[in-house]
Amino acid sequence: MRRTLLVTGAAGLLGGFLQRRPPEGWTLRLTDVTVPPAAGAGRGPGEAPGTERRELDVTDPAATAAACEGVDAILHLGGVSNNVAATRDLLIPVNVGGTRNLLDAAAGAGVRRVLLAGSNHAVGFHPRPPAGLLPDDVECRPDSLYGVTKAAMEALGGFYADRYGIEVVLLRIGSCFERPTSPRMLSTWLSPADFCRLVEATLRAPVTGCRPVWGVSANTRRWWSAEGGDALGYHPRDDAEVFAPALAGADAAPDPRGETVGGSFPAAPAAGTPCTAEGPR
Ligand code: 15L
Repeated sequence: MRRTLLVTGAAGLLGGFLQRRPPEGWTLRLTDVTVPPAAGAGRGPGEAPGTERRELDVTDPAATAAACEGVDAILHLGGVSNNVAATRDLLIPVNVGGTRNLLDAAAGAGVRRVLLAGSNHAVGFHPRPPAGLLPDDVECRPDSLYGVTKAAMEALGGFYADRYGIEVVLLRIGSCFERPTSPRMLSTWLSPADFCRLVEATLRAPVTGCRPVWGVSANTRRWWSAEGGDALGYHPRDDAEVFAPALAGADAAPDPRGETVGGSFPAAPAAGTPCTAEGPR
């Protein structure tokens, strides 16, 4: 029997990737602040049978509760996905308040599995490891107000897992774009196809409690461990390295001062600058 996956923020880039490569055996209930349009032709098998499209603003608790009715699992992509000044005031109400509403609605509707689209920026102030790989469960060290909201989403996931028994997977996503566009992304890239593999695997795997997992492709230059993904049956197939020859700066020596995994997000303010938790400048 087909199961129903509620997807929030489905009109965004990642929602489009998923629409083109839907998880096997799932019907998608696609939602966003305006009804998500069809993703159009692209790589992948295309739209899942029975796909529904609805308007949903996750800051509205009643609408969120209604959207969770009859759902077997949730992929929460909805939220503000950057740290720019224009949308900064929405970060806490949408990313934190919206996630709280969603988890509350999931608990009320008896939804067992929730995948939260987190971000590497929740841990972005960790230095790039000089050797070895950062584990999936490295502690939060946000690099911006955006990263703080992603860390708060992780804390909410942990609470709803402990308190209500929801199986929560925290997808610590790197850089999920069609292709890597900077030298950093040779390490952090998550290909569209691997993103869909990650969703499919984390919907299927046995999970108890709240599990963080890196959302990254099989990049030669990755900094993040593959262990957590492997344990959940996520086996990425793409490697950003194939794009390196065409990428300016790809062969530059790594910064000897040791940069942070969040890249440009954690630029430090000059001494005496008032603190606004802005992150990038
Ligand atoms: C993110 O979390 C952002 O949503 C995305 O726009 C990129 O900045 C990405 O991280 C990244 O680190 O490349």
